[in-house]
Amino acid sequence: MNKNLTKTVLVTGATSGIGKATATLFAKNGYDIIITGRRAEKLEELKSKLKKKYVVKVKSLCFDIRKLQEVKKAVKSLGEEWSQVDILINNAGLAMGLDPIHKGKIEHWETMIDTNIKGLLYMTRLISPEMVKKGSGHIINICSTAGNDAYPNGNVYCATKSAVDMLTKGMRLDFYKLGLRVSQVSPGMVEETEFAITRFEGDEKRAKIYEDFTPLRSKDVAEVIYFVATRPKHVNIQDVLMMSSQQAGSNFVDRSGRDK
Ligand code: NDP
Ligand code: 8X3
Repeated sequence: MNKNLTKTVLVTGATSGIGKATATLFAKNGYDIIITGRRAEKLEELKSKLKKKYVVKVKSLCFDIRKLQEVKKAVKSLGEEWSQVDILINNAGLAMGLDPIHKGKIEHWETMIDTNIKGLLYMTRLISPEMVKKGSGHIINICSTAGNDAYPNGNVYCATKSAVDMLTKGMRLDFYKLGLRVSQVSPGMVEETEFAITRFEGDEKRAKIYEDFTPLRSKDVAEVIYFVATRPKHVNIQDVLMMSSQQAGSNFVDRSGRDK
């Protein structure tokens, strides 16, 4: 493969779920990959798996996306070799808790706001200037049906995803004359992720939220992200709202059984 033609994709939150599936799919298709997350062992595991299986370069960056100094240090460590990021996938994110607003934990709110909004902003601010300099690049934000419609007790998580939606719109306006594309993929409920176990802080019983219907799988979302990223240069897909066939919105899930 002509290495000059090989594109580089940076996926935040690639240690599990949608990010891991997305990094794997891009690697399978010959892209060089930068994977990020806080869990060093998971990053190394994925890195060695991808390098063993596909003829691509893989770089891992272990940092907490909420901490600006860590983000700056990690991006700086990319150096000359990895400085040209063609596609930035702002995927790292999480929900914490499911409580009415008067009972919500403020630490949960801060974690969600710092990760889902501020982390996405830090990455975008640090990676996009090089894209602007070369007049090309693609930023894909992972939003959610939760950004489209609130659900009971989802308050702050939904608000963070609504902020992602508005940031996608704003970024698109800032970049469309500069040669950069901006897109968003907004999935409904997705299994094969750690989303529910994280939200319920390790409570496996509460995290069993996908047993009575078939939700999307992480690979389904990865395939859509890949599709969005691989359109011809003159095509910008702004938003893809996607759900399981048994889900018709944040508040409408047919829980009458799996594999229907
Ligand atoms: P996972 O929990 O499986 O993945 C979340 C990823 O984000 C992990 O790789 C995690 O890495 C990373 N992450 C979380 N906090 C931080 C942090 N402070 N610093 C760096 N990385 C962090 O969940 P999903 O794959 O489901 O979530 C991916 C995205 O998809 C999120 O933005 C989520 O909101 C969104 N989404 C999920 C849906 C679902 O139903 N699962 C539906 C719609 C959208 P690590 O723990 O190693 O730091
Ligand atoms: C994740 C989808 O509905 O569980 O963003 O919040 S939901």
